[in-house]
Amino acid sequence: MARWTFDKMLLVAANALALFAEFEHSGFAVNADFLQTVPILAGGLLLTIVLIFYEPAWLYLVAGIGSAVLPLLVLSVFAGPQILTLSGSAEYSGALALALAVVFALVGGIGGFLRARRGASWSPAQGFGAPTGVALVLLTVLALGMGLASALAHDNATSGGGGGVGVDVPHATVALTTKDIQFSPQSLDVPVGQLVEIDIDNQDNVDHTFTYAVNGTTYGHAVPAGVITKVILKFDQPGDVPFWCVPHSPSMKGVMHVA
Ligand SMILES: [Cu+2]
Repeated sequence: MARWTFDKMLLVAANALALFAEFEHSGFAVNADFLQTVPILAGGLLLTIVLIFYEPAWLYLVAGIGSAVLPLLVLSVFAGPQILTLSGSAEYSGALALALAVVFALVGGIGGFLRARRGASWSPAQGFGAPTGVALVLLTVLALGMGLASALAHDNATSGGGGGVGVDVPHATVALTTKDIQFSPQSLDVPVGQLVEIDIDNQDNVDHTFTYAVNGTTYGHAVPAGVITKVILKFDQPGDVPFWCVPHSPSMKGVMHVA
């Protein structure tokens, strides 16, 4: 029978947190954005499940590193000042869950490896029943609960809003939709030299950003879930201007053809 060591529990908690963060990131839907993370998530998860029943020292190390890969990859996308654009958004709790997952995975993996090599593994009494085990489970449940609550509160706060600013001078209007973690259309025709209002209808349950760079300067606009956000801009020169969503940038992007 498998023994529940503290190190194993850390690894299970790390995987639960990573799975939660990715599920929240995709708006609690099994969509393309979620599925692309599954192969990387599955590696750490499978290694951890095998470790529960079969526990050589090296497997702790491999499972720990395997479980840290996805959270580290995702966090590296958020790294630097970009993470601040998530502050206050529903994605922020996901980023915190990922950070906790990295700590749990590395502490459980490296700690378990060292203990198993010394043959000094935790006794069953140091598992779920021990104060450390109870504290760990509570901490994980608390982190998941807080993430879920903030995601729901955020959705409630932003849905039903809408409206926004209007422009009382002649201008062009371009419609843009975000749905299933994609911009639609991904190619916009934007007239040069005049005010353009871009109406972004976010039909997802998650927040996006409308971020673009022109002449080396990056401009970002929050695009909250469930409302239409109006962005007013003007380009003085023709050319292609790429735009993207910061949290979903590897796959969520498009280009404005200014002419
Ligand atoms: Cu996005």
